[in-house]
Amino acid sequence: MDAAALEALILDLHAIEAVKLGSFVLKSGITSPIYLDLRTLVSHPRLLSAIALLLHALPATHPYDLVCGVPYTALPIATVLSVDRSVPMLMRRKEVKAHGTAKSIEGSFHPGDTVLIIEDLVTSGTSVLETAAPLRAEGLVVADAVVVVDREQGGRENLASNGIMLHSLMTLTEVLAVLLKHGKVSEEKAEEVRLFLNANRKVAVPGVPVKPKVIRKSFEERARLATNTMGRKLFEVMEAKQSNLCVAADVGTAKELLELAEKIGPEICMLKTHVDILSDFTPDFGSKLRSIAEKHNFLIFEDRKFADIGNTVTMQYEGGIFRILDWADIVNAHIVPGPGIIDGLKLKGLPKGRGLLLLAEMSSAGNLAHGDYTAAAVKIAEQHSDFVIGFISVNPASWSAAPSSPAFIHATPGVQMVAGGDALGQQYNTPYSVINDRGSDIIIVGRGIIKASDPAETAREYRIQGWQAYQSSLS
Ligand code: 5BU
Repeated sequence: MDAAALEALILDLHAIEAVKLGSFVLKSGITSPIYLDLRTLVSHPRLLSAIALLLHALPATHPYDLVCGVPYTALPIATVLSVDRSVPMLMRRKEVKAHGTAKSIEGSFHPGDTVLIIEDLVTSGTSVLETAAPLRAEGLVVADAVVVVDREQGGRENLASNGIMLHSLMTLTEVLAVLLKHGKVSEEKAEEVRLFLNANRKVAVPGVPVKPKVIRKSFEERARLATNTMGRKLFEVMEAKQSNLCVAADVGTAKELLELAEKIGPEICMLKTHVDILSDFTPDFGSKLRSIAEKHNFLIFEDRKFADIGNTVTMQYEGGIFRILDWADIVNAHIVPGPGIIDGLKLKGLPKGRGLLLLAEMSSAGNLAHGDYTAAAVKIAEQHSDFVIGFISVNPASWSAAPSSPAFIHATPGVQMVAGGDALGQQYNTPYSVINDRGSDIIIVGRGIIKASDPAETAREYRIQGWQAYQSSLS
């Protein structure tokens, strides 16, 4: 496509509001200065058809027998291309039906046929890979993918390392340049978008060999070094499930929490609760959650953030209506009161085989947990390594006084697929950056998963990204 045609196409996409600039709160809670939504193409048949033909004209490295759109946005694009150019199409089911034929690929094919994948937007390339995997499992060859917009966030490299060449009609940089040239976006806004894209450039690039800043021992080795049984168990669960994902189940009712736990259970090593936000809490909550945790082999972490004197926390831990000690494998505590708080919690927790995380850092903007405070948390943890299993950490790679034992585990909240923050001071880093640049072990993800349209599928994506980041940092 020549420059004039590309320019016209970008302006058309802008005119139908497929590209929007402003301030958009994504469903994950994050604020983005740019929003691309090609679903709107279905309302513009001429543009849809033009785009399908342009994608067809992109030079694929291998001749193909079939096309397959990534569900859902690219399905109409693939259909138009298929009909117009008489190339048979395949459809990949996103949800494989439990009944009937339970096929994930619909349509006729022969093993050995080559399939061109069609996609609307590529960020990290994960969704293209998810469509390529079941096609390849059927013996089909996937060598090329065509996409309308390449967001230039690692997708091209990631797909290349999986044997798929990406061909795009345009990059986000080209979109911005054309909009700027035609006065559709101010220079300030364009700069904001560039900064946002740069900050999120490393959006996980799963499978691509990356050079991590942090090198660590395996969870398996660290399990052997753990002095607390719950700490050891956590490492073992992580290793067994290939998951360093903890989901923050911040939903309003016990009913929703139990449903969520059942859905995402297979993907997580730990479920984090705030039991005091559940409006329908009943005393059987703990036993119900424990039976789901046993079924899916994950630990339960009540994010209670104890912060009182030793005597009071013994009562808060064991008593009241919540009886946290009965059902939570792990709790956490501030160190503001001094070591007495650990003694109090240990008195109750250790005989029951429970573990404790100390808040060494916090994810919220302007918090006071850094420097000497973080160092004090490390010191207290080392004095109580029979009970303390690790830390709530944000950037443990930066700590001046790192814990001497690799048995301590780091769990980090403030994680989403794109870096940024919410309106109330939460700050997000990507799974890649949390594990590889900041040296944490566990990603704690709340709204990034629980507000997604398909929490189970999204949890799977976070698990894969978190685990691949961990694997690439092994010594
Ligand atoms: P989010 O939806 O991914 O922003 O949820 C983060 C969760 O982690 C939420 O339950 C917080 O209470 C929790 N959290 C945190 O965000 N930051 C911290 O420093 C600590 C806990 Br400690």
